[in-house]
Amino acid sequence: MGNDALNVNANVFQKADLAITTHGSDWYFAVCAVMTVSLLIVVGTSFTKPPSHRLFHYISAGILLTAAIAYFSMGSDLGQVPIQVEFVRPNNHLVRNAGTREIFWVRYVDWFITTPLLLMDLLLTAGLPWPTIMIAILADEAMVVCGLVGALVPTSYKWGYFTFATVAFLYVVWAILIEGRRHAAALGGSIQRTFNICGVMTIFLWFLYPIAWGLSEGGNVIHPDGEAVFYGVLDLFAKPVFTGLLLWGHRDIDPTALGLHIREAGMPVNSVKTEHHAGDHAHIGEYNGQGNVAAGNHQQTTATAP
Ligand code: RET
Repeated sequence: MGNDALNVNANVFQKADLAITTHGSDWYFAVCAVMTVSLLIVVGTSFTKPPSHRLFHYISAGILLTAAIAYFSMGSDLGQVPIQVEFVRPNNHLVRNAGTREIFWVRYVDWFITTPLLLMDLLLTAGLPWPTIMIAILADEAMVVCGLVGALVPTSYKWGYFTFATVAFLYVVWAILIEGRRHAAALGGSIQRTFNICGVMTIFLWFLYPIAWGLSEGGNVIHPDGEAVFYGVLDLFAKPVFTGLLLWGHRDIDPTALGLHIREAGMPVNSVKTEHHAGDHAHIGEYNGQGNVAAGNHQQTTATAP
């Protein structure tokens, strides 16, 4: 049976002059399949760990599930809107003459959910304190929202949003490169090794996204099928390959070494250790011995048990 998605969904949203073909749709569905298989592998391997050691599996599963749904939408030619192009390129052999271009807003919904999760994967591995992680995630969300608004703006003002997004992105890069590296180095061993491998990969890949945007939603240089391949290859590395490396790196890392003291229901309350580790990393759910669970980062609660 052939791929009939473009016909079936032809009248769901308005059609752009320049849109994906069946090749682009096939490719999006193929990436959807890889995300789904990866998701099943991550969920399956999570059962080899005790519940208190599954945080990184849960984060990765959330990333892959979101991506699978986003790629299903794009393969189906859904989650898109035609936007007037800024640059009409009548003589360009790469793109056909177009008044409007298909912009997949669903891509940014995916990124809004998955890029904070990817940053959590990475920055929790470095043992960063939660306020630092939170600010990096806020900058990341500003980046994604500016990317979306810029893609939807037809005039040259889209580049204003591109600029804001790039500034926010540089803050994220700084958090990984400077803050993350420093904390991971303090923890050393397989923590440092895993962080460095996944961090270098993240920075390299993430720098390619604004280039894809500039050639697609921004500059209208490449065809939406080319856009599908560009973003698709990036997403395959940034999600399944990244996740595989990260979870492999975590196979012999005890989450408590990262300050992640996770007490599952049924575990005795004082089974959660309170010893201090190098660096000022987050102590999520740290038990303070007084019947209270402090929210992290060496906070002391003054309340005493009655
Ligand atoms: C945008 C807009 C223009 C400026 C910049 C951007 C950066 C996007 C990035 C996206 C990363 C996505 C990932 C997806 C997950 O698989 C929004 C394109 C800097 C870095 C990692």
